Amino acid sequence: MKSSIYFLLLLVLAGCKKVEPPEPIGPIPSERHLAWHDMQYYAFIHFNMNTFTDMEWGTGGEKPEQFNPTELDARQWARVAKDAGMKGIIITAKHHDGFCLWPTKTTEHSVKNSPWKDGNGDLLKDLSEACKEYGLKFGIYLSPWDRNAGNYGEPEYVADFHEQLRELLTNYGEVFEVWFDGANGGSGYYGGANETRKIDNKTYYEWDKTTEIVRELQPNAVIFSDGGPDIRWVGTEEGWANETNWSVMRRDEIYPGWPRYVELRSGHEDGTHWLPAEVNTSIRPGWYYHPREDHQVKTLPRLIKTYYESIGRNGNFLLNLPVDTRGLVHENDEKQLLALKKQIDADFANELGKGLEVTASDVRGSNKKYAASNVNDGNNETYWASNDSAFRPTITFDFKTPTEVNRIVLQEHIPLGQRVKVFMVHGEVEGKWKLIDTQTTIGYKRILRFDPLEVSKIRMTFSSVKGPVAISNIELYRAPNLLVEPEINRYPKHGISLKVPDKNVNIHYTLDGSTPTKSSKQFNGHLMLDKPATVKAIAINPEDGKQSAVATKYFDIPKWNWKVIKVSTGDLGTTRGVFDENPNTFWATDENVSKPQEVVIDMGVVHNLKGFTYWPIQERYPFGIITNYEFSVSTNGRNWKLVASGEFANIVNSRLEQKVDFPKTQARYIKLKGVKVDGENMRASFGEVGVITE
Ligand code: FUL
Repeated sequence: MKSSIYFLLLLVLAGCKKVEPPEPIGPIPSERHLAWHDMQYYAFIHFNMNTFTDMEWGTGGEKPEQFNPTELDARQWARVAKDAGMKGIIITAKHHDGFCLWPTKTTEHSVKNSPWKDGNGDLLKDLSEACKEYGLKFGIYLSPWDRNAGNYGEPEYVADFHEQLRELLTNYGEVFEVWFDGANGGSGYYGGANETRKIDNKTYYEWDKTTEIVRELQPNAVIFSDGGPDIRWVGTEEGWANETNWSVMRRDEIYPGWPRYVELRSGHEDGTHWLPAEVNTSIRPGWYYHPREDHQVKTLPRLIKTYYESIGRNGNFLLNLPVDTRGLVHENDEKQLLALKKQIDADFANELGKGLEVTASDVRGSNKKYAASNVNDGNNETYWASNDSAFRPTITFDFKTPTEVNRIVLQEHIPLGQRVKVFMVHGEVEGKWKLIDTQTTIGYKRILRFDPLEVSKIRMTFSSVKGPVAISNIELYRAPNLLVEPEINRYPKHGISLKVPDKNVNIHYTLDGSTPTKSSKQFNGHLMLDKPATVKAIAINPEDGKQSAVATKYFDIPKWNWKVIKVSTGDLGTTRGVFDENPNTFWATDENVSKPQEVVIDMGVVHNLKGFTYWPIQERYPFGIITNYEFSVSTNGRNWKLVASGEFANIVNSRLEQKVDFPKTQARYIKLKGVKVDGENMRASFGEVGVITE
């Protein structure tokens, strides 16, 4: 009895005595870093001269008169970003073509000489005010490369560049991030010189001085470039970081245009500086608005993947919105942003780990300050820490009753550096531990996704750490199954594929045009369709019976026995792309041809036709799109009959499938000719050609 009281007393004393926190390991984040990490998700806006010239990189030879938005409304941008759950906006104040969105004193190439607001506009002012109104932070992109400036390449240009930076950081309130692009293509207009100018990216812009200006005028702003000094590019524009992602790097090795940029995707375990990754990608193929990409706004599954592969992999997510020629975020983009917000909110709606009993194998100094319960107390300042001597410390959540889990959010207490190198997650299933995942780094935030598993306990084992662990937060969730309409495709031959991103939902379909319900046929992976039919499909979540929107696709006769038998020019052997059931592959005739180009297809047998279809090429930089066509048919391949000719209206800007009807006719051979194409010569391209039979 006496000894147990003594023991209790010891415990209480240990709980009260001051225990030193773990020593920081390696470089640690600054205050401005910490504020930036909390930003997580914010918007990039590419809107500038390129919006009006339909380009990605302007030459610098544009005229200010070309900048002419009709309905420009920066408050709409801010509202959309806010509704999307974003925390800030970074605007392309000046892109490589040199046009400035504010009335700078440094050049005439700016809004002040444009028709917008009769030259009295200042977009930086409008946007910074809109951001303030909507509680968003404001950031600027300023391209060092300037293809307009006549003095580019001289020291005078660098003085102008620094002055532009000063104007931007002085006149528009608080700036949270300054974005310096590493791109430099050399050639440009340069005040009319039209030549290539080489500069040394490492020295020309006087980076030390540039940094000093930012520090002087906006001490809380982080500076982005390939290698910082504060935050880094993630080494790809596709929207992902590596699973292993260190917030530290050997920064002094990096410079703008660094050839080993793939290392930016995972950082350096032995980094010398805190240099966390920002994942920048666009919601469309391009950074700037192009009407031809209106139908190519990223899908919800794609955006969700990007979310989990950026924020879920220790990066911040900078999602670009190409504001359109009206000066508005396009409605298609807004719709997808809101869909993403809704899904992410649903994924993290119900925190299962809150209030659960948590125990750790090792608590620093047995002290309450470092208790395991700090990871689920809802407070990011407190953290669980182990002793210096701890070996493979573990932390365990006890559900008491078996509970389904499929997401885990983990956060390290990064003011002490990034420490975890390897960790494992186990779930207790019917009394037995089952390995769920083995992973590497955590950092500010790591999100694990796995198949739903019913567990009574969840255990994390930190099997390799640079020192004692310091974990501030762990959250557990059962995200709902992702319910989006199935993607319907036909493979060459006649197999139909119905695809959904979440394998835990069921697919039901019909082939008779009726709307599918849960009593319609369930897709089991095999579906053959060898005659014309409309496939309609829905996804149903078996958990709650909820169903997706209906996906619909019409397929005419299968094309697996088709052959292209003649082309005007080009390689006959590679023509499959013309009818391979996939508009994303294409075939094109020779370049530099001056006569209208055509393809002749043999369908194998005679069909009763009443129309044809043409998918234009879906490449990011399309070419050879047929704008005016002639369509002819033949039963014997010798005598041809022209059955349709005309224009595919607006096909260049809206690259969707074109359907053309004609009077019923019999045909075994079909011929599509590009009478006019979009391009400098007659080269024609074909995403997919099809027929409509009776
Ligand atoms: C790149 C630029 O060249 C692109 O035009 C775009 O601004 C992107 C964000 O960065 O390096």
